[in-house]
Amino acid sequence: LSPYDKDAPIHTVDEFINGFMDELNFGRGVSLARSSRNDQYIALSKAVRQNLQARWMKTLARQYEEQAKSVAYLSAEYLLGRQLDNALLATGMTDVVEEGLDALGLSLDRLRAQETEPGLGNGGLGRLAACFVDSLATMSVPCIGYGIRYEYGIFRQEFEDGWQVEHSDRWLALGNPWEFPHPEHAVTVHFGGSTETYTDDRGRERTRWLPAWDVQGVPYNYMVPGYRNGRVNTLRLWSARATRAFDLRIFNAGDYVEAVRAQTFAENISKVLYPEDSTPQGKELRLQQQYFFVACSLRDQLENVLPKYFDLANLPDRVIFQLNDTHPVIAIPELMRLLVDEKGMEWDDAWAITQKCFAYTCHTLLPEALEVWSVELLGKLLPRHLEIIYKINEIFLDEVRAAYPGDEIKLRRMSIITDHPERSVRMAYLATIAGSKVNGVAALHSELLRDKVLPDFSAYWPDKFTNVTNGITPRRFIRLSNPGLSDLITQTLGDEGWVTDLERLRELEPHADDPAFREKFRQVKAANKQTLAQVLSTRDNITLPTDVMYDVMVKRLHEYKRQTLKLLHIVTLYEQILSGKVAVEDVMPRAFLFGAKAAPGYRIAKEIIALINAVGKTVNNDPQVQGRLTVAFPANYNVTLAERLIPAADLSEQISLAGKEASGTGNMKFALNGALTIGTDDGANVEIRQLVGDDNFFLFGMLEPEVEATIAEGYSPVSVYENNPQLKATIDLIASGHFSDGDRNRFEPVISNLLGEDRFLALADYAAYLEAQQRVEAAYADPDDWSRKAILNVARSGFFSSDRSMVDYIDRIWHTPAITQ
Ligand code: 26Q
Repeated sequence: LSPYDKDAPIHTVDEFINGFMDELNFGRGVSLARSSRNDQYIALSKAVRQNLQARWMKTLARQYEEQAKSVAYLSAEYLLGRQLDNALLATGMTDVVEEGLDALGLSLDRLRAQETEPGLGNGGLGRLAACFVDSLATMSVPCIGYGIRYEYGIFRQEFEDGWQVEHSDRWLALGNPWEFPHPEHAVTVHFGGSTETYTDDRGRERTRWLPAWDVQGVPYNYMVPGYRNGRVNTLRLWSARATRAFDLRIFNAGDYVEAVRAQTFAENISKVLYPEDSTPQGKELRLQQQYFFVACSLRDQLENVLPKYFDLANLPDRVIFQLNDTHPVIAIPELMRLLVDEKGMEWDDAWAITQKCFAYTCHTLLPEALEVWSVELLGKLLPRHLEIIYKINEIFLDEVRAAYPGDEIKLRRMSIITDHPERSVRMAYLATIAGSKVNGVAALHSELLRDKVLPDFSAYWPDKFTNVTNGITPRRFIRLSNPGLSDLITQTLGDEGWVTDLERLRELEPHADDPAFREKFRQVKAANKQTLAQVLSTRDNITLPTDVMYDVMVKRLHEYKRQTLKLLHIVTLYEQILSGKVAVEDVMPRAFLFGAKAAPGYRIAKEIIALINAVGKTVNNDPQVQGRLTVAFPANYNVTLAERLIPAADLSEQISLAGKEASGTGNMKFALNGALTIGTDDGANVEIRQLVGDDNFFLFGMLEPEVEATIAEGYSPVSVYENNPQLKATIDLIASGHFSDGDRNRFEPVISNLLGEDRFLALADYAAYLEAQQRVEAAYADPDDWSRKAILNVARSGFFSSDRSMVDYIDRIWHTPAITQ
């Protein structure tokens, strides 16, 4: 950096006021008196980001000098959450800013609320990517996150008569102070057309792609600040726009309207995030999105990040592309195409490089969630990539044939290409064959991945398979979101080091037995409930009691996650009051909180949402309940709301059918914030329970092998219903129309889904779940002991820091060094 490049300019309150007023007057062109709240929010954000920008430039300069190996994280989703608070925390500017705004008669809290969070992800996978880039920056590991700058993120959810209605998420409408567009660095991405062979000047037979159309990718850079370590990494999101060639060709034909349509067509590519998170639909636009961001990102690495004249044989020493699920897997044939077709490399050399440059993370166990692309679509959109995939497959199958002579069945099982239900490419297989490592996201998941999802591959390459248990960033999910608990921890441990060294929470363990500490801990929880109740009252017009247990289930709506099981519990408690089986005075007061979005085309999931809302309406307004049970379902659950809900929770619901939830990360956030978990033996629940201890976790339900056995025996949900009188009474109450103004048909789809198929065995686990809930009630009746358990959950959750996940990725997969600041 030259001496003319600015250092972090804002340290004092006066400097902040100066910076802020400059941004307001000269950046927004308004006086303080005439400025809107949005003007103020943007001016504030731009003042805060000045301090980050100085560090960002330094980081980039350092990186260029060091030329160290870096991580290129390829993810179609980044569920970032609000940026302002995170930037304030990372820079340590909160106090100065608060004081400065105060002097100007402005409130930081009100300006914070002005930010629309970037919801560029569906759920766990997108949030994980955001946690990982946060941790890498904090740990000073060189990383660039690549993704898509969707113009519309995950839809905004509203309820109309209890029914989910989707609205477009216009997150960019009021301007975005956190991005830096660089149209001058746009890259061109090609699609369609055909391929041809030719003989090059050395007489070699080669192939080239003759694409039919193209679009440009414009990079938008975002800063990823490390926590008070002076490092700022980069998140580079690509936005699609029409190339001039694209416009002109049509324009020259004299059709202006058609030319504009073409522009719209190109820009559609980054227009909207697909809101499905488990059943990929095989839509052409989705494949265009995937190839678009991956092609831009590889080009960016090869042409902008690496120095000129770099010897690509050394690529694996400089970059590792981590594939966040199969969404970016088309990067594999793309790198092969670049190396072989464009750089003239021999196939085998290119393959050796490619294999070292990629690693693949799988996030699912559901067979229907494994991505496949039809050969027809791939051939139409990316004909050269399809050829390359065929060749990869051919060479691989030759190897398999040699290893298992005569085993045609195995050959067919391991082929990247399947013929059923139509001829298509199995992206997970391509990723497994090409990648240096394949990892699952929790210990149980990695085991099932090896044994159930990819058994042939794990037998063939045992060392390729590994586990990295997910994690969450403690910066956002406790330090920012739970200031009360954070202060208590800091006071107790004596310093703030735990924020970047979460295992230090162990030092809280002895305090779990200290009545005074427990009391302070309870006060924090009570205050968090007050805050949440306040937020929900203004945000959703929901009235919540604040002196009851908060029982929280927040996650995408999915049958396998079993929101219906939670609902059956609530309806059971209610039915017991109605029928007089339990005196209302004996009912433990609780508030049940839900947050969930359903994929817009997922019919039964939307029915379940409507049923939860209907039950809530009835239960909340039934005088017989005497306010002891409250059901709250605030609409539009997102990162911002999670930051409020989780710190207020007493009980965390993690009740997926064993063997279905790859990991879960919400479960970790709750434990870290002092909620106890009621959960199945699934995903990361297994590790949470091992760490916090059986006494501090409410385990219930079948284990994965029992699930398999039950299904193999021929599971009959109706007979479970017939044989359990309480379950029957509960389901009958729903079927009677009690929650639907007497309309017996209203929830028939949910009822017949449960009684007819019950794919995820909710009824089979019902009795065990009720029994576990009784254990919960007994434990909660002893506040002192409950606090002890909750404190131990906090103290033993350090393992779930995403900083630890990064150490595991570095040790087991990436082998990237940390850079000292
Ligand atoms: C794919 C193709 C076409 C359209 C959509 C998709 C798509 C999009 C998002 C498929 C899947 C997703 C998201 C999956 C996801 O969030 N999985 C979750 O990942 C978490 C992080 O590892 C785990 O904790 C969860 O268990 C897992 O469900």
